[in-house]
Amino acid sequence: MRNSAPLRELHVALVGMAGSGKSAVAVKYITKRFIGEYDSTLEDNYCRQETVGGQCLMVWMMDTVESATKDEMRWIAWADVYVVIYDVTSQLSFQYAEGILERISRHEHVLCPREHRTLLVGNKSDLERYRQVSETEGERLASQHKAYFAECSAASDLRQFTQSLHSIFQNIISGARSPSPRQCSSDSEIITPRKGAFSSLRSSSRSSQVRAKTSTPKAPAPLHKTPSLSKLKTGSKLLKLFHT
Ligand SMILES: Nc1nc2c(ncn2[C@@H]2O[C@H](COP(=O)(O)OP(=O)(O)O)[C@@H](O)[C@H]2O)c(=O)[nH]1
Ligand SMILES: [Mg+2]
Repeated sequence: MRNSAPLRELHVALVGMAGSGKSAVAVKYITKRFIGEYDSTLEDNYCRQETVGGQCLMVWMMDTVESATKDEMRWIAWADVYVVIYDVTSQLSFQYAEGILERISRHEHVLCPREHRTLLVGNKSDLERYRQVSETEGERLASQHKAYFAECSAASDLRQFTQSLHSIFQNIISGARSPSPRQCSSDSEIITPRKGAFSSLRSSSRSSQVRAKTSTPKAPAPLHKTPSLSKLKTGSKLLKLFHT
């Protein structure tokens, strides 16, 4: 059976302290695999097509790496969903996540073309013996910032993360909150990569002929790696909005 729903793009940015497991969560979500070692200096974007609530989605996931030289607008303005990750075995990473939540709250989102949701995630729940942050503390912090909350383990069980993300996607799809005015008419206008880099995606997402795939792949979902956003000058139109 073929699904006739048009493809919709959603952007998810993973942010948090180095070592909290952003890359592990991103790779597990995209490929269903836990590799164990990830290049801590690599910031990259992945995408995966999936169907949530009957809607075919192209989910773009930005696995960020913080550095003093990078502008956080690259993910703040780009994302529909901020996934703020901490490591439940590290109080420091929890405090770091709190700092990010405060920065997100302080940000002047009225200028952003997207309406954002935030998901606070306590990762490494498999390491119960070393836990430093209780689930209650996590829930409390999330509710202070009107964020969703989940605990998960990229190493063993990502279900809570996936379920929370999917319920956020459904919330976005159903337009539970009124969308903020968009400065751009399409995602293709927001992403302005080097010629050809996203061409197949951009042409397919624009086309009303695109049909959702309904068959569940037996092998792990394909990992589409794209060149780093900074190299592609992604979001340059958005950034211009903030500099004028
Ligand atoms: N036990 C356990 N280790 C994890 C988990 N997630 C990530 N790690 C490990 O934590 C380290 C840092 O993960 P990484 O994804 O590179 O963190 P990032 O810097 O936030 O991208 C790596 O050695 C991972 O294998 C998890 O859920 N459980
Ligand atoms: Mg990483």
